[in-house]
Amino acid sequence: MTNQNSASPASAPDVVKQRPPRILSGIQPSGQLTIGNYLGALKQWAALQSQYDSFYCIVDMHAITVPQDPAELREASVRNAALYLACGLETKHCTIFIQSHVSAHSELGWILNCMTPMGWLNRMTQFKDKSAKMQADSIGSGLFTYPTLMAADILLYQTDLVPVGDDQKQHVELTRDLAQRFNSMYGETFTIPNVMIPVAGARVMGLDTPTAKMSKSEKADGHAVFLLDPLDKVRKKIMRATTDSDRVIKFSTDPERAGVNNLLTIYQAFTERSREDIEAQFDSKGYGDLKKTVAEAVAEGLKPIQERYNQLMGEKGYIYEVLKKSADRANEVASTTLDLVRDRIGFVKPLR
Ligand code: ATP
Ligand code: LTN
Repeated sequence: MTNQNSASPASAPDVVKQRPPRILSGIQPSGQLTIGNYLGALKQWAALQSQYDSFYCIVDMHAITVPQDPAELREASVRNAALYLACGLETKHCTIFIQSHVSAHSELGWILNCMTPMGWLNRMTQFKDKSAKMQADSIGSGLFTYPTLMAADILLYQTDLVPVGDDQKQHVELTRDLAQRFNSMYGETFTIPNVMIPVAGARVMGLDTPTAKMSKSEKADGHAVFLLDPLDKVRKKIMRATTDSDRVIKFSTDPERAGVNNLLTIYQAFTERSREDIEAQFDSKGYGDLKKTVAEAVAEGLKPIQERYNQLMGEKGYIYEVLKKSADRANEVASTTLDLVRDRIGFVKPLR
């Protein structure tokens, strides 16, 4: 994993200097989680949890920046909580909570909206990509201000480190800029967070279109491997992945060879082996062998996650209990920061 801003140390205001370093990250409950979400986010969350006080969020308020079916949103939120646990997050290290359970996110989101220059938001590539696929009159303003809510998520917890996939780097940079802007306008308030991107799996590409990011809201059948796909289906999807006619099995940045590169990258991330080792393994092998081997590695990686998930979904009461306890803790931490922010910007303290 790389800490891409490691040159700039996190600056913490006095109120938070005496505590273990914190992580915050989140995933939208906007469909089935993919191996992209796992390799870009969840796998590194699990690897980091014992060294940090970790906050992992189910960002339902971000999910509604595009239309969602209410029943599906509710179901996906609980399912994702179970999947976070099934992927190895432990409650002794992690606060796993639903974003809308902590109202401080909306409040700080609004305050940050008011001080975010439109030009900063205009530069965000995720907005450009997502809005380009929508009808102009169905693009809500929440999609445009999405990054300020994400900044609120991060800054409320005085977060030191934000582990995400490559596509979220720009949003974390905007969060840093906003925190610096607020601190210089009103005095030290927010910790400046650093982004962390995994070395392998930072950008898993679609199996059908290896030049586009694998995304959980892309509907084409052969596009994504979902964490809860039956293992036979996982194997079939990988066997059908787009490749090329070159027959060379090497990591490559050539867009013509993106399919093979993607399969190798997925294999590298699941097996945690070096690129040299992997290239040597496939020396003089064919694409059929490559696909079969990758399919087995992915199926083997997903099997224990699915087993644990099925067990957890049989104990839904336990999941709701985790979410409740976590929301209490998240509310406590977030409201401390929010009180400080309200005071800094001149809101009158309400009588308690
Ligand atoms: P959607 O398609 O619904 O917008 P998404 O699949 O892009 O969603 P997010 O909820 O936006 O998923 O992302 C959650 C986390 O997973 C983020 O840290 C993001 O960087 C990471 N992530 C998403 N897709 C990939 C991918 N293809 N490769 C690596 N990381 C990914
Ligand atoms: N925008 C992120 C999800 C997200 C997030 C966060 C990630 C919302 N809030 C805070 C890290 C920290 C995405 O993956 N689309």
